[in-house]
Amino acid sequence: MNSRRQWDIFCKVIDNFGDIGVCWRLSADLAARGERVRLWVDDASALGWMAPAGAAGVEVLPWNQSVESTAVVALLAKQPGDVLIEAFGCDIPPEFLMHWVAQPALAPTARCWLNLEYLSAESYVERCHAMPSLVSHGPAAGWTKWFFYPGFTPQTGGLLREPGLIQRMADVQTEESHPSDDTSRLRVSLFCYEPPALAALLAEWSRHGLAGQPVELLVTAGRAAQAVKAVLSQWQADREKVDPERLKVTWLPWLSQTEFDHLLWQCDLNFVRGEDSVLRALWAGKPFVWSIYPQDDGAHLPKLEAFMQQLDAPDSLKAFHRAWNAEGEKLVAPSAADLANWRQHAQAAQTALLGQENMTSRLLQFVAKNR
Ligand code: TRH
Repeated sequence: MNSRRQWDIFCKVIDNFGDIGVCWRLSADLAARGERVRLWVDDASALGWMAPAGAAGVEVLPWNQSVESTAVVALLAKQPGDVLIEAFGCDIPPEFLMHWVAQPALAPTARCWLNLEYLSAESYVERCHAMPSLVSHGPAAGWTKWFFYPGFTPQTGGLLREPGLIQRMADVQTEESHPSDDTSRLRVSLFCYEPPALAALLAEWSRHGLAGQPVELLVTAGRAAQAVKAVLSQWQADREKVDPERLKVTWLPWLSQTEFDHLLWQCDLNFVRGEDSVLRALWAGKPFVWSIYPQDDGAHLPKLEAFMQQLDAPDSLKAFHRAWNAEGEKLVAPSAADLANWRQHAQAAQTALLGQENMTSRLLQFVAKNR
């Protein structure tokens, strides 16, 4: 039986947009499948551009000091929560927890409390996915919290992919014109942090284009735009010229998640970063390069290797990723043959992963089973 559940998803924005990006996507996907979602977030500002239209069935609530427990009690009394998710190990406020565990669930299913973890292709994910943990102290002592790990294999929590995505992509690709009308250029989207090899890559494109063709570089707002602007102004100071015939730079405004998808679908090569956009690039089935979120202890580098291994990336793509993500590695720009190879690889990776069940479906099954 599939009864509608009430979900409470807690999200703390650490930096950048991955936490809220993933939580919003999950919330909207659950709601589209008939679930009711309350998304509690400490900083909802990015949703203004990411999801300006909101989503039916998703209520965004402030998670801050002003959330008084009386308001929480009233809310939970009206609609008790069935599933509680703490995203990426954020700690749910004890006041909320106290009231949540005390409420009777209206739905026939009992309640389930999950910690949604970060995405990784490393082997520990299969080991740790779906592990229970007994809560030993605090208002929910004695309850079980479950670890839910997204991942790339059937033994993990799977990857976020809303139903109908591939059909939507096909429809848009036939309907929409290019983001630029200039079809003679290869279109490249850029969403990144400050890659050490950015200046070298821009210089290469400005001299030779990409795989022998001129490039239109569509630069996303925020850190990517700042990083490109820093390179261009350094060139200006050094009186170095950008050849506009070879490299044309277009600055994009902040896009909604839907528009961002359209961008990826319309480009010949996508540079993406972090946890959420890398999956969108995968589903786009176009060649992509990933800026992995850098961690101080260097833990991102084995994570990057595991990802490339999992996707069986061609050697030229592996080498490019290493140079894009780490200081001191020489960047070798892809030839036309490399790019064709990356294209084939992206399509094969997309097809293989489409054969697996998506994360939200796995989550719904998990919640139905683990009470
Ligand atoms: O912003 P990010 O670098 O987020 C990071 C990572 O997820 C990282 O793993 C995490 O630990 C850290 O946050 C806290 O990259 P990510 O995950 O791709 O999130 C960006 C979101 O922004 C994604 O949902 C796509 C969306 N987006 C738009 O909707 N419009 C835009 O114009 C752009 C540039 C992005």
